[in-house]
Amino acid sequence: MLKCRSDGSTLTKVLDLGSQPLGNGFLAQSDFGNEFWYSLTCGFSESSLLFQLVDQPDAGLMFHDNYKFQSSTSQAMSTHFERLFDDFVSGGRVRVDGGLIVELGCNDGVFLRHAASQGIRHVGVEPSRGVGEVARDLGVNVLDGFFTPEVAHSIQSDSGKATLIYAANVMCHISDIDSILGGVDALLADDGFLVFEDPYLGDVVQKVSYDQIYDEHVFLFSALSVQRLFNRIGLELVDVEHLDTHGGSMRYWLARPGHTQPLPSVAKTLKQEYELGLHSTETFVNFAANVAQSAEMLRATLEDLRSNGLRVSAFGATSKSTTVYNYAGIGPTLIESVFDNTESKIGLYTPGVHIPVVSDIEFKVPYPDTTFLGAWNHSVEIQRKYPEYELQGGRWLTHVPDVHFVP
Ligand code: DWN
Repeated sequence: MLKCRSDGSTLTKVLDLGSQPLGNGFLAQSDFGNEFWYSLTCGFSESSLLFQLVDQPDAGLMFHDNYKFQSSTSQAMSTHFERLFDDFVSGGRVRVDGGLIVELGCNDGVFLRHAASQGIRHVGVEPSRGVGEVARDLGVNVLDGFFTPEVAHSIQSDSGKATLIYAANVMCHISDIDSILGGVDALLADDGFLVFEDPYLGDVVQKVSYDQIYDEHVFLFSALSVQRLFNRIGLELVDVEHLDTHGGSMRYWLARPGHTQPLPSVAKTLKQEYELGLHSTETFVNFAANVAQSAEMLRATLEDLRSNGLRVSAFGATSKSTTVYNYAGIGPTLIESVFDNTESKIGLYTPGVHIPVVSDIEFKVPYPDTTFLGAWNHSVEIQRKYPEYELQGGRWLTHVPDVHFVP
């Protein structure tokens, strides 16, 4: 019997995305024979309400010193975190004076660099040393490693309790979520907030954005599941904010009972989630059928373009597109190259299907006829950068929420 990795309740298998390599496992040609593969299947528990991976590769395989993703590669995301930091500081909800901000998975310091530059007490916990070094160079106080109850206790004894524990696109990566519960409970001040944001299960289901499912995303949360999960350590869900980032995310605010009244956004979102069926296995069985259809449609569209002699590339060597390419069987015969601005990915090949990753500087005349938006979540930013592409007859293609050319 499959079990929920959080509360041990029965897990029903609802989606099978086949054999997959690591989402961020961009590799050199010489490593083609050494790739790690695992079975990407998802389950749902009607008890914990958690949508989750059945098996997840070892954390050390995914988050290591050479982890390739840097948050600051998107200008829009940098601006997002700068604004959020200003809101935290000036909004009055979070106590900053005499407080402590702790960020789980601070990546390259895209958020905490603002604390560093304003002299606000903070700690960033980051297991991937390469990106952690980038943050350190920006003045961020980085603790190397994973956030565990032991790390929480040591932060508390060195710096006191946290008035804000923040995590962006991190919580959904953590398989041993119970260790986070223990750590948060140990570290959060009585008047503190745990705030985190992650890709939102409601968007994934509604937009059939199944590419949010890969090795690193062990959970896709809803307000329903977050409320149930953190109730286990007595935290209350007091606010939720739906965000456009990463193709649809949710920010969750949690606090100790009696600290603050839950805002109407919580009841409203919970009601919407029941209406959408995020509490029911049947919803995810239907979702799986939509996923199969979406992948089939994308491959058929690319085959059609290629059989008409058109050149197709992709933009954005994302972890997300690893799922799409490997599930739908899309390799270099359908997509000749992927453009990207991340230095450490350029010159490598995409995981599993081995499409070459080339510098975004090379995205120029003669342009590919069609460009698949591997980073569809950044489509506004990318399309804005290349207004001449469409003027030259190029077309952007996406698979979200259905396969279509983007106007
Ligand atoms: O949760 C996660 C999210 C936040 O980031 C991680 N598990 C891993 C990663 O997922 P992803 O790779 O799917 O993220 P992005 O943000 O969709 O990746 C965008 C890619 O596109 C990056 O490789 C950078 C590239 N890019 C580019 O070349 N030019 C992005 C923009 C905006 C651009 O203008």
